[in-house]
Amino acid sequence: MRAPLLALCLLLSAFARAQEPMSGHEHGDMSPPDTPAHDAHAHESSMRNMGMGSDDSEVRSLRDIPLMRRGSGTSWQPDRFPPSMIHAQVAGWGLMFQGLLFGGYDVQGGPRGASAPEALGWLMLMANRELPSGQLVLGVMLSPDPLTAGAHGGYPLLLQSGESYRGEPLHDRQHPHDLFMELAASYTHYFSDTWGLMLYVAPAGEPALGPVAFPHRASARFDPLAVLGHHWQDSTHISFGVVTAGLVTPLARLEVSAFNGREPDEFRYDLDLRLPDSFSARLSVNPTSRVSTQVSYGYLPSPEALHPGVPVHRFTASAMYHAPVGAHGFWATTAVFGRNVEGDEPPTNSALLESNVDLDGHHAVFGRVEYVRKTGHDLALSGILEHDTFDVGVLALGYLYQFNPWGPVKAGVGVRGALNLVPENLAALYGGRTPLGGMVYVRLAPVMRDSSGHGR
Ligand SMILES: [Cu+2]
Repeated sequence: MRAPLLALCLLLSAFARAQEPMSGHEHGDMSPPDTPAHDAHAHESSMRNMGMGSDDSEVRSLRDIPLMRRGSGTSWQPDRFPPSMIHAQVAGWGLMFQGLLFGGYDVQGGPRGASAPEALGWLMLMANRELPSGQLVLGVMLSPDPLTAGAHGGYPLLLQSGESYRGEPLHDRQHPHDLFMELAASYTHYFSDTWGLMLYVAPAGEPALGPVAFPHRASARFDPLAVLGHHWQDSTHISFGVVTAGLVTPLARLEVSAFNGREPDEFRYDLDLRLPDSFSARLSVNPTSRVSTQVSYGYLPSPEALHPGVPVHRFTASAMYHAPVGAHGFWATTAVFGRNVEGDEPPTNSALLESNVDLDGHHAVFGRVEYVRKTGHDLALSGILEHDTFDVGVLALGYLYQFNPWGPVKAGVGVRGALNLVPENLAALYGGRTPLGGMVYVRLAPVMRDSSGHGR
């Protein structure tokens, strides 16, 4: 526990220092940031920088890239972003709090299903500072999952696979996320308005591989449960030891990462640090303020502790679309393709399409369709099925009612139903070809609240 606590203390002391009045030396030759005129301007531009602007104007300079373009880790999402964060400007630092908490009862049917109360989510504090020729961003993200969704190695989710519990591979359960989801610092140096270099260092964080991870996608923000293609698409979002360097323009970013590709172990409160053994590369392009796309490739020589030395080549491609709906609504959609080539096995593919619409700040509907080819080994099957592959899928639909904001928090109650699809030769194990799953839940998220106290 010591290393993560130390890192947390360092970050907290950085925040504390940020709130002290700065010395003239630290100001350098920059204009004084304390004048009311500057604050008003900083406020206006910081709101625009969060993607809340009312126009769809193009980003022409690196300094105009909205902070909210940052998805999980160094991934990009569209500049337009739904209003859910608490934001403050403190002594030249922009502080941003984001998070999402779900609690409810999870019911997964059939002989391989289980039912249990669960709570899931993440909380993130981010601090950014504009420097004379660059931008510094620090982030800490924590998850309550180990405490609230860690029984039996994770929460029930039919057809889910990946990671382990008590030395056995998990199946039909989603592993909890680690307490420390991210401890990261990144610096982007601007060589001109149109190009710069980014460096991201994270004892816990995300390499340049895959789309924005599902817990952080606007298109998944009403859905409490994980994607079945997690380990084909975005499972590296918690890697313990990541260094990423990237070339940035207002339109595109090309990144390479060296990272520890070993999956987190079943002890969820520590940092599973190892020397980097894996690498990845990603090209992200945001052609308009509503669209974000990426393609990426990663090589992980030994991701699974239970099968060390079995390498994985992963290829992913994705596109996201965000758009406002009326005065208070928002529409978000993501499509993902992910492919694993594991050891000598034939390649396995996955595809996902998810979308949600918040109609008016109260009523939201969401859905997700997935296809994944999983191996008998992924699904922890034995006997003749162990070396077979299976096309599985899910169709999930849900509805959430959100109450009026209560202080800085917006609460909602929701229901999610899922129709899972399994092939004939797994029907006996799953109690039919279309086993059902569902969850009733409450959801808590921060309300958009800026430093002038306006809530949305
Ligand atoms: Cu995950």
